[in-house]
Amino acid sequence: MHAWPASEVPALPGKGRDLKIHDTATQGTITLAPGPVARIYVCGITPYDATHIGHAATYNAFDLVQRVWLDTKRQVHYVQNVTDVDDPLLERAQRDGHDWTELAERETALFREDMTALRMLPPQHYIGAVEAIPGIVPLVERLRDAGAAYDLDGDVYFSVESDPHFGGVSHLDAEAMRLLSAERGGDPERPGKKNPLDPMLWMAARPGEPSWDGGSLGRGRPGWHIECVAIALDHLGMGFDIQGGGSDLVFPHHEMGASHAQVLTGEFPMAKAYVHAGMVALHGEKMSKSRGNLVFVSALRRSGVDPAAIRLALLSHHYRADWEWTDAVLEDAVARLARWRAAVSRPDGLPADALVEEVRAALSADLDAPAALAAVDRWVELQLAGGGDDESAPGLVSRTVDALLGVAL
Ligand code: 5CA
Ligand code: ZN
Repeated sequence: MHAWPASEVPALPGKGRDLKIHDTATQGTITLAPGPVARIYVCGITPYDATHIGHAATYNAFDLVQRVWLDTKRQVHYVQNVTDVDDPLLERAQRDGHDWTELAERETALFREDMTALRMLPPQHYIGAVEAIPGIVPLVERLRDAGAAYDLDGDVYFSVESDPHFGGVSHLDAEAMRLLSAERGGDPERPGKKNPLDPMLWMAARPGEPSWDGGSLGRGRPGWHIECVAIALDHLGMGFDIQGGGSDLVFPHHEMGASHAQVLTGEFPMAKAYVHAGMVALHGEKMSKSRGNLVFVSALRRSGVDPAAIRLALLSHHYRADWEWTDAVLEDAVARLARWRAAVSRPDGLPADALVEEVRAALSADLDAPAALAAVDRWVELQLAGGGDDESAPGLVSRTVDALLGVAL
């Protein structure tokens, strides 16, 4: 699939700092020291009801990761998937009487437009589940041949007991895993499974549903977790720097993906850091497609909201916090954007070299975007109150905010 156009990232004077980030698997903050090319996989959308503010907040977090790395003069190899065939997508298409491929294409196109408007850097490889099937089938066959997968009435399941590290991403107990599995696409109640948590790798063709040639697996379609593993291993290989997503992906998705990859390769771990963004809520409940309590980026844009203000609204919360979208959050962001623009539109101003370092320090410390905004706010207030006579300062602040926060002033 094609991704979306990249906005330019201005180069800043000096050099950025290495990223310290909270890793769900080790339950602590680690300093990542990638080579010249940092590698990141971020779980993409299931293309219906996109792009809501919760999605945008999660992609904003991983956009900051890239901007920190680019500022250290590294290249970034970024891969993202599109879950363009899965139960919830098929159910939605069925419910609304739409063709599922048209629904997926339309929503993916909208997502690209929203990502472009928000100045999110695009992945180099943007891969759909359907186009990944030829790579998924041999992985499932290998797991089966290694005794880590088994057949149940034509469906193929992964045996979680085949991975000695199973549980090492989420650290949940069996009961919590069982509840989350039922809630998030698993089938712990299905009779005949070796372990109720075992996830499906390959689903045999069902009447009325799309299916593909699965070689020795028979016709069917892939399970969700193996989709991301196949795409990540194909384009990044084992031991990449970050696997990212919202906190609702910790279990089962990232736990199962880690297990699949570790059993397949005999290496551990698949990602050096498992990084998770908090959940955005609306009216007290997690913004989710199933609940329907959604605020869409495209609807805000249509109503005339500047995408830079949406971006500032996302940045005003720490990525790991759960937070609530309200009108006030957006109003504050609109006001902040106007102040920042007024401050940088002056012909000269307060020297900003220290500000560049403050923003760098904030973001490299577990992506503390609110602290970065506070640092810019301080410069802006002094600048609006009178400023100084450094002609290069407004331009440097614009470039800093653009390069590190993705906000065009
Ligand atoms: N296609 C899978 C990942 S492989 C998927 O979870 N798709 S999704 O469309 O449901 O979500 C896309 C991303 O947005 C995921 O990282 C998910 O964790 C994140 N996300 C979904 N809802 C919210 C929310 N309310 N707040 C923050 N992030 C969210
Ligand atoms: Zn995924």
